[in-house]
Parts: sequence; structure tokens; C-alpha cells
Amino acid sequence: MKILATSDWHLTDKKSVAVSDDSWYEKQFAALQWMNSLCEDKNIDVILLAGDIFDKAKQSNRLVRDTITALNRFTTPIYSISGNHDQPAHNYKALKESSYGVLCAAGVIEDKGDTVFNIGSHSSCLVLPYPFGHSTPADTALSDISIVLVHRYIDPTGQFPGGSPCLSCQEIKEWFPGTLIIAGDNHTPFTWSDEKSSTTIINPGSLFRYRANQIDHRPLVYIVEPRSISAHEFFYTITPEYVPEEYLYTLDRSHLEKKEEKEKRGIVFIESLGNIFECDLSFSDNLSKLMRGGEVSVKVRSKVNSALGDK
Ligand SMILES: [Mn+2]
Repeated sequence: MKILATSDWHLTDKKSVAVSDDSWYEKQFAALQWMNSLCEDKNIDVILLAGDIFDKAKQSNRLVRDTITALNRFTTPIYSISGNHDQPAHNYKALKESSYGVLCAAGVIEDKGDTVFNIGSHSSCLVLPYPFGHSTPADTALSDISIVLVHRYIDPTGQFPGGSPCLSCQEIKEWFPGTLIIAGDNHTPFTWSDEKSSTTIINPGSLFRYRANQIDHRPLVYIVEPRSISAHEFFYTITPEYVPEEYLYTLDRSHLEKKEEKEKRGIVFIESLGNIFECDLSFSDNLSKLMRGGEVSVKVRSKVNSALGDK
């Protein structure tokens, strides 16, 4: 059996400011067609998608229609969980009202909710879907679970890019020991394994690059081949397959450079003011200067002066 693990497609019809490519919208579907062909060439049995198909929960009719058209061509079933971006106001219960819900109703993806399902043909390879919003470890008996499909931000360093804490590989391993964890949400791909507990984490990351800080990101999917050791025990061969460059958008940083340039000009301007004028920030001096302008009545002037202790 072969699985294709993918995540964080973030399909959108709003052009990112970093994208300098006229055909970026169409490239999204060209990349999906590449994935479809890859599944056919490599005899993939099932695609496991770890959430965030869409960038926003409610997308335009055009984008939803084009996504259904693209996914209708897939000959490999897509079993999916929803990510935070798929859920209206991050609410799992409102999923039916989302564009993700429309894909499910159209039958092009199958949302697995949070109910365990089997993908094994010869042995029992049970998958536990764990969509965004499920914040505590499942009550499900884990002993039979082989794969957990989860939408949680996991980072090997245990930190978000800004440095605040997030779930580390060690922590998620304690939630789901002895399983293969396929994770979505962190857009940077990685694999991690702990031989002692035979837990493996694979995080496919973002399928596209659309922000200026992703200029070096190489989008990929993982092909996962479970090989059974015993009835419910597997070891996995994991192979990255990189999205060919022709399906990726061209990015440029010129908008950032323009912003930096504007900020620099602003700083220079403020500094130059200091050189031309004497910018005294004394409140009472400024007030006196204002009053000398002659538009303040004598009565008010004498009240202000006495309040400031001036004669
Ligand atoms: Mn995401």
C-alpha cells in the first residue's frame, strides 16, 4: 500500500503581494494535476490531506468551482481533515457552511471527521483523523492506531517563528505514541522520528510558496509506504516528491524593498527636521509660543500663565 501525504494547499483567488506572476491562479490547478499524475504513476492508493485546503473558509464560487473541476480528475481518493483556515471562524461545528464543506458535498474529498477508518488492504492500518479544534488527546484507544492525521502547529524546536512556544515533536509523540503522525499547519516541511517509541512525524508543509519569506521554500508531498511487521505494526518508507518549479509562482521581494525604502526616507526626513528647526519639546515653551500668536484672549493667557507659575 502507498499513501501520499500532503497539507496546507491554501488555494485562493487573492493574489499575494509577493507574487509577480500572471499565471499564478492557474498554476494552483496545474500543481494539483501534477499531484494527480504522480499518484497514478506511483500507484498511490490513498491521499491523506492534513487540512487547510483553502486559504479562507468561504471562498468565491469561481475558486470552489475550479477546485471541484481539478479534484474531479483525481483517480485516487482524498481523505481529509479540516484545518483552521477551512473552518468558519475556526469553528469545527460550522464546517458544513464552508467552501471545504462544498468540496465534501461534491464528493471530491472525503472528510473523515474524527472517526477512525481503515486504509489497509491486507492488514489493518487504522487512521485516526484529528482535525483542528480538537485540543486534547483523543479518548480513542490508541493501541490499534497506526496513523494519526492531525492539524496542529508542531515544530521540532517547540517554538513558533516569533519564538513563542508551540507543540514540540516530543509533546505530540506523548499524545500519540507509537504512531505515524501526518501533520498540517506548519508550512515548513520536516520529518522527525523517535526510534525508541517508534513514533514518526511527517509535516509536508505548504504546497505552494506565496509569501516573500517563502522564497527558498521547496514545496513537496511525501510518499509513505507502510510495511507491516505484525497485525497493526508497521515501519514506513518516506520519500519526498518535490513540486516541479514550473508549477510554482514567481516571487519577488520588491514590495518589501519599496517598504524598506519608504521607511528609510521617513527616518531621513524626521532627522532633517531636527537639523533645520530647533525642536524643543518643552510643553510650557510651546504653549507660550502658541499664545504669542495673538489668538488667545488675555483672560485665558493670564489663567495659563498663573497655572504655569509665570507672571
Ligand atoms: Mn496552513
